[in-house]
Amino acid sequence: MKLYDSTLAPNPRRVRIFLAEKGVEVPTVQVDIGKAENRQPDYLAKNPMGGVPILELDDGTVVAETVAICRYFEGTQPEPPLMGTDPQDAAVVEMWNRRMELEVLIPIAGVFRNTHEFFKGRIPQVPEYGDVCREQATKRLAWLDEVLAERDFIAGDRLTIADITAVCGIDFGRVTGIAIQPDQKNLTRWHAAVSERPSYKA
Ligand SMILES: N[C@@H](CCC(=O)N[C@@H](CS)C(=O)NCC(=O)O)C(=O)O
Repeated sequence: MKLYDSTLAPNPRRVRIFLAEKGVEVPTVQVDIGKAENRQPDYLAKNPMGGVPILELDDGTVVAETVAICRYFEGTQPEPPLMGTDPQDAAVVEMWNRRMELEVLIPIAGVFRNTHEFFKGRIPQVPEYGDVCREQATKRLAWLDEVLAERDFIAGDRLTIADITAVCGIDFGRVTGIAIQPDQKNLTRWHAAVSERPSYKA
């Protein structure tokens, strides 16, 4: 089994933190996005979308999409549960994870993709859309601060994949000047709690 990883990118980091929480070690292959290694024919043969991470299983099966990779390891290593403990809890965790992906991580990545030098000439950039993404991400962080007034973690009283998605998205915002504001006390407390865990350094 091999995990195709890229150290600085947020989606592979989600998988690394997930694995660290589970205590699972997987051999990795570094993919240099800067050199567009993920856009070369041999990589595209594994994942036509070109994104990292991907997980290649021993029988050659390739699992792309961060949540699908996490789902695989939730099955092979159920403890600690990070995707819910029963049907109701799993549905709630999935709801929050999708919100963190669609409302926080993707808008923050949208700012980077549409406004940052890194992607200039690599992908079509629409800076105005980057501004829309920035506004959305900023509003969503304010909303998340309110959500976290109610509980310790995003989907309840313990860490789940939703927290992992959120922290990877929010930390990636630093590259484009999106950050938790000093008056967002609940978000600040939550971020401190997540970043104190050994998995945060994965
Ligand atoms: N939907 C995919 C997104 C994967 C993705 O876009 N990964 C980014 C890194 S975080 C990437 O490969 N960027 C480089 C590129 O698109 O060329 C997932 O959830 O894994």
